[in-house]
Amino acid sequence: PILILGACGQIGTELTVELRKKYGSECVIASDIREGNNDLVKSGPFELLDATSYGAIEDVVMHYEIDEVYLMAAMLSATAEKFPMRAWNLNMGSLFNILNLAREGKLSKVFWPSSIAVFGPNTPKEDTPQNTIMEPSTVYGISKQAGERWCEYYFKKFGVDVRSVRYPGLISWKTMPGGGTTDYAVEIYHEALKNGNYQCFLNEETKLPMMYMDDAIRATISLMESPAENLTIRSSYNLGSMSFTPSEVAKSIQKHIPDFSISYAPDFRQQIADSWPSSIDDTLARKDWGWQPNFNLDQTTVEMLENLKRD
Ligand code: VAH
Repeated sequence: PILILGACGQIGTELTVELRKKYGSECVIASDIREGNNDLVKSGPFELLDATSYGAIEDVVMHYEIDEVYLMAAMLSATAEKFPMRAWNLNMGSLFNILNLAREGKLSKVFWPSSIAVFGPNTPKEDTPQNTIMEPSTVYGISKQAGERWCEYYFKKFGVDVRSVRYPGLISWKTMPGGGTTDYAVEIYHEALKNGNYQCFLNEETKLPMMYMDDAIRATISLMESPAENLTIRSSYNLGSMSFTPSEVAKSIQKHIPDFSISYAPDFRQQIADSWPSSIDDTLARKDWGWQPNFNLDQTTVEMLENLKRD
């Protein structure tokens, strides 16, 4: 059976739905600190669970005989700047809980998400390589860089089968994201349909690596199902699909909503975005486990507008 921590979050929600479709609802236990999403609670086993509590996680792991954990609970970049110590404790405490359970032989496989936030202001911005300068300047990025080091350490030292990808900004319609710097790329679609305009908290030429959620979920499951011997990276794989600026998203939306207008009012999140790459070299993910994105910006826009209209 599989346990998902942070199952009610932006990635966790869609990961739970997909894994339940694939393996059957009873085999996928969703958990979160609160019952954020009652569809998940109704469609299969759900546990209220604090990802920073080792004992609580161990109880659930033993009770359901869990063998795989997806740790999707975390505090994202913007919120983490406001509460650095809470972010560090949640992001690292939860990771140590899962790595130690695996080290004790209670789990056979672990997924842990990293992020393009591991890169910093002096990292090469275009086609950012898998191995390069990494001096993250955000609390969140520092926690992801430290997390990657610990994942590789537990793999090499204790043989823990932990796998990870550096997600770009993710665009989804099923749940609102919480506290991210790339969240503008989700909010803009909601606002376009609701008000016909959007005030963007990043400036118009901020180019960031982005991905549609269906691609991110497929990448996650594909990595987890790959034979261990194919994997040459045990910190975290670069993962790319597209890069765009807020003005490019606006143009893509205007193909469907011609009167849509965007304005720009950069806030503290501009500095966070400026420290991140513009595009990612994910050659290794393509080579080691056949990664291939499916959605470009215009296809993402169609998906977002179609599904949000219906919602
Ligand atoms: C954030 N969505 O904005 C997350 C992600 C690369 C961005 O880490 O913090």
